[in-house]
Amino acid sequence: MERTLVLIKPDGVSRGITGEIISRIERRGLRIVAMDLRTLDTDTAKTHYEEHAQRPFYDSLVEFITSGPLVALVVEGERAVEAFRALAGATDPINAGPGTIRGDFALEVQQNIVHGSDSSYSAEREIKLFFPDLA
Ligand code: RTP
Ligand code: MG
Repeated sequence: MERTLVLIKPDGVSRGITGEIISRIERRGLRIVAMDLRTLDTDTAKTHYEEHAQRPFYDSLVEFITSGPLVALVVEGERAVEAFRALAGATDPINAGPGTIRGDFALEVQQNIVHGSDSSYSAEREIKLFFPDLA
């Protein structure tokens, strides 16, 4: 079993598709082991996206991800990291296939509805950041 950190980003929450996304995760057979609606502070957002600190879109990404409430989830299952990223689709929604979350609900590369950890190593770091008390 593997765990991954999923975020329903502020655009997903404000558009009212939280239930739709959770439903897709559950229908796929992945299990939700923690879930929380919260607004990120700037420090947490910067730490979460620290791998992108040198990228030109970093400041704008931090501003976006802190712009309103998001839903953070820990999702568990067989190859959960890969399984969720397949559900999410490509980073740029234009390249995300129909049937994926981004392919069905997004058009812009920044406001792309969801985050999913990109490796089991990142998942461990991100889960500790969002849910330090989770066993
Ligand atoms: P995420 O980390 O959110 O799951 O997305 P990802 O792995 O598919 O993509 P990543 O390369 O890690 O990028 C993180 C987030 O930054 C925003 N982004 N903006 N050119 C741009 O303006 C740009 N590129 C990426 C997106 O919100 C992306 O999900
Ligand atoms: Mg990423």
